Amino acid sequence: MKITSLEEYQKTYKRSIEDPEGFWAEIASQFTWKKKWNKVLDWNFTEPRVKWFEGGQLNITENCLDRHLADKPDRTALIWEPNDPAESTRRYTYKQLYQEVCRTAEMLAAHGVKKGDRVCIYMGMIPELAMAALACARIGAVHSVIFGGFSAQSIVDRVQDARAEYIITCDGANRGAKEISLKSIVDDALEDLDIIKHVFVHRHTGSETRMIPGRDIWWHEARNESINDYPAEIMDSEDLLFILYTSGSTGKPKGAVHTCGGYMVYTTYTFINVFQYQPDEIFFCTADIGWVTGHSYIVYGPLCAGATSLMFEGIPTWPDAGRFWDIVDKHKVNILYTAPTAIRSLMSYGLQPLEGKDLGSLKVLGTVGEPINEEAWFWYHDHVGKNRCPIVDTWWQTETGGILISNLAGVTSARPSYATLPMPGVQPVLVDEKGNEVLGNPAAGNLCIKAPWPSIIRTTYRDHERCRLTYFHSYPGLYFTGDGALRDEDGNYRITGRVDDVLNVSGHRIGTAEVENAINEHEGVVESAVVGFPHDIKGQGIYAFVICPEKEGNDQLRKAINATVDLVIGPIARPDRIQFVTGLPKTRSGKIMRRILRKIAEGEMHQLGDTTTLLDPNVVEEIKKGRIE
Ligand code: 7RM
Repeated sequence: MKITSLEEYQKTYKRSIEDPEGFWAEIASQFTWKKKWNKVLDWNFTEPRVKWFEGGQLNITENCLDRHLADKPDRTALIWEPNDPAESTRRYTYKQLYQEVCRTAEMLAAHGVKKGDRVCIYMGMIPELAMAALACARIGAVHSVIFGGFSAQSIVDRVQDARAEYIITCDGANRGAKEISLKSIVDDALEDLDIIKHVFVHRHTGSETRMIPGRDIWWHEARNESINDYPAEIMDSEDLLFILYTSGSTGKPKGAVHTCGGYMVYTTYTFINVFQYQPDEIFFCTADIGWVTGHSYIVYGPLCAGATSLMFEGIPTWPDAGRFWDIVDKHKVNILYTAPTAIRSLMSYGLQPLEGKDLGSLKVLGTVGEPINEEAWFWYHDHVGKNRCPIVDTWWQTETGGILISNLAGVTSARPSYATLPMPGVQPVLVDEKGNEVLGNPAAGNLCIKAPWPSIIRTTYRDHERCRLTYFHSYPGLYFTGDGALRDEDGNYRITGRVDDVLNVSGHRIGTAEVENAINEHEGVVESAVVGFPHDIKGQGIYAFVICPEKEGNDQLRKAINATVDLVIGPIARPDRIQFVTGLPKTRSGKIMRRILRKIAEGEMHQLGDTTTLLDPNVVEEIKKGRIE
């Protein structure tokens, strides 16, 4: 499965494009299937319909767990590093993780969860979160993990959209010096929901927790610790594995759907190749399992590959900004996979937190989530990798399931701020505004993909039309990523960022419309418009232009608006800047000209472009004057 030289990459890539079915069949044959597929690929991008390994039957957890019991039952599958460094690390061998997952699966099944049911998981970064997801997969239930930083209202939206009848949570989560009462947030969400049959509660922080008899179930009471095995449900390749909600340019987040067979094959293949994973290496992905990176490269990819995956409960800056480096040294981490925003944040503390840290175990570094600027790239390369570790810049999305464009560590060349080359089986194209492919190098355009790879999004849950319109409609016959990109003379891709109204704030995807809707929930707000602006650490910050009747908006009102955003979405969507205005730049047909607001927010006041189509050009002057630095 592993490509180990540039020539082999080129050969493999060529083959994968000439004969995708033969190529992926060969890779897929290296997994455990209960029944082999009849057809490798069936697709069209018009409906769209994509089916990989149709007729094949499997259970992804047999590939993550059971398969390893024969030859490496005692290899460490999961290392857990707690938030508080004074608390003890937990480790699970493949055998132990298998048993934990079986017990959790049995608990769920005993309380009525069955194949096809949707289960929301709202937990902190603890081993039980991985166990809960795997337990769902084992019994064929569809998990929908909700990031622990989201609000009660966000839980309501996701439970309703997924029609979930079960929630798995824990009493609380530790994040740095803070404790978040997850169970009480779930309780708030459930005030307005009557479709939840059971809430499974894992005791983690030990904080006082209200339990509703009949509905709420303690994990430690419901699990039968004498159970060691639980049969894996037989799943079709295209049965749903999970739903993961992600923000778009309009409306509420949509549920990206991933299915069993293709997702398993692709995440494992890319994990092994991009990071050049070797047996017994310790892989530390700092993402939260609430995001797709955690799904694919903490849980499924590494475990299917028989790797040792390290999971960290806390944050990079607590108790101090040397925490990542302490973890690397303590566990002899070989591969570190993190986000540019974390690197920039740690950079801002200078080199002192790195003093006295060895970091000699590191072999490969990775980044994901947003474009990495050259300064951060070199800092990571020089001070963390000590000039001897290749950096892989991995570009992908919730919708792609796995990494689509990246160099292969030490095998294909890196170029700072470039994700570089496509993975085998992936055919990127750049298109211009009219939808024509931009040929030749160098080139610039909107990034699309020509044909399906095994872990491409199948649909948006219960709304296939939205999936079609969002990804397959702008450029007929192509999957549209929403990103802009450049291609250099050698065919390397550089992702420049979103070309739609989606922001990337500290690597978190947030829709401007979503934030506007949240701000508008505040009773004092008439209308708002949200745009991004460059932020040294977060990549993008959130700039909100808000109309209030008492036009002299003040700090108290700002606080109240922030609190509303916290309630509707969560603190990650809080605006960094709120400017009160009396009007917004609108066209005669009433459309807000975001281009102008973006320029003002970015501080490029003198390049506003054509403003003659504005209903009232005067508002622009007022907004320019009131701009917040
Ligand atoms: C994995 C993940 C997806 C969006 C995507 C891009 C941006 C991700 C990179 C990147 C430049 C990268 N999923 N993005 N990786 N931009 N270089 N290496 O982040 O669904 O949450 O976000 O993130 O804009 O469209 S996501």
